[in-house]
Amino acid sequence: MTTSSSSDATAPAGTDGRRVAVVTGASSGIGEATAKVLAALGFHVVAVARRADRIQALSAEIGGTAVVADVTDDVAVAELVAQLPGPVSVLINNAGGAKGLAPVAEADLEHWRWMWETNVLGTLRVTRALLDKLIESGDGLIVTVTSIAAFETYDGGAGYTGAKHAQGALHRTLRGELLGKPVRLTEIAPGAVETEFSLVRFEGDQDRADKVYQGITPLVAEDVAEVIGFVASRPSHVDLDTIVIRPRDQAPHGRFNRQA
Ligand code: 8X3
Repeated sequence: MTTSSSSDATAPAGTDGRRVAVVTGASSGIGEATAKVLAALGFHVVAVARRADRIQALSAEIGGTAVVADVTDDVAVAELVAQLPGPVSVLINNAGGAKGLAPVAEADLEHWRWMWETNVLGTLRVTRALLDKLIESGDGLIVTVTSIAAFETYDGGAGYTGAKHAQGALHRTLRGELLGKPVRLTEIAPGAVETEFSLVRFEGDQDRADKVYQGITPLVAEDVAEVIGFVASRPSHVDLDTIVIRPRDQAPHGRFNRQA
C-alpha cells in the first residue's frame, strides 16, 4: 500500500525530493496558512496568486516556489502548468471569494460574474490543467475549499452561494469521474473565518467587514489549514470526503451567537 508520505520517488526535479503541492489563493488567509502547514509536512509548495510580493515572501519563508497567476486567466494558468517540472501530489483549490451582499432584486451582474469566474471557472481551469499531473503522481489529492455557502443559502447571498454551490458540484462530480484513478478528493466547507474575505466582499470597507465578526469568536485561517494538513497526511486509501468547519458561535443560515 502506498501512503501519503511527503517525500518519495515521484518527486520532480528541483524540489529536493519533496512531493509538490500547488496552493491557489496563497497570498493570504486560508491559502497562505495552508501553504505553511503543507511545507511543514514536507511538501514543496507552489504558491499561486496574483500578488507577487506576498507569495514571493511566503515562498522564501517556506522554501517553495511562487508563481504569479490569476486563476481567471487561461494564459496564466497554462504558464503555471508549464513551470511545474513533473507530477503534482496535492492541489488546493482555494482561490475565490465573495463580492457584495445585495438581494436578487438589486443584484450586481459584475459581482456575479466575478464570483463565477473566480470560484467556479477558476477551480475548473486549474483542476483541468493539473489533472494529468495529479494522476501521474500515483497518489494525488485535490482539496477544494468551498464554504457552508456550497449547501446553504441566505438573504443577499445568492451570487456567492450560487457560485459556491456550483464549485461544490464541480468538485463532487470528480469523485465519480476519477474513480479508479489514484486521486483523492476532499471538500472543505468553512463557515465564518476572519480573513480578507469580508474586506474583499465589501470592497475595502473595513468597518463593514469588522461587523461580520463582531461579538463572535470566528475561525482563523490556521484552524482550517490544520484540518487540510490532517487530510493531506492520511494514508492514500483514506479519502476524507467532505468536512464542514464552523465556529461554535455560528449556526446555519447566517445565524450567530453574538455577545454585545
Ligand atoms: C464564507 C462563509 O459564513 O462567512 O464562505 O458566509 S460565511
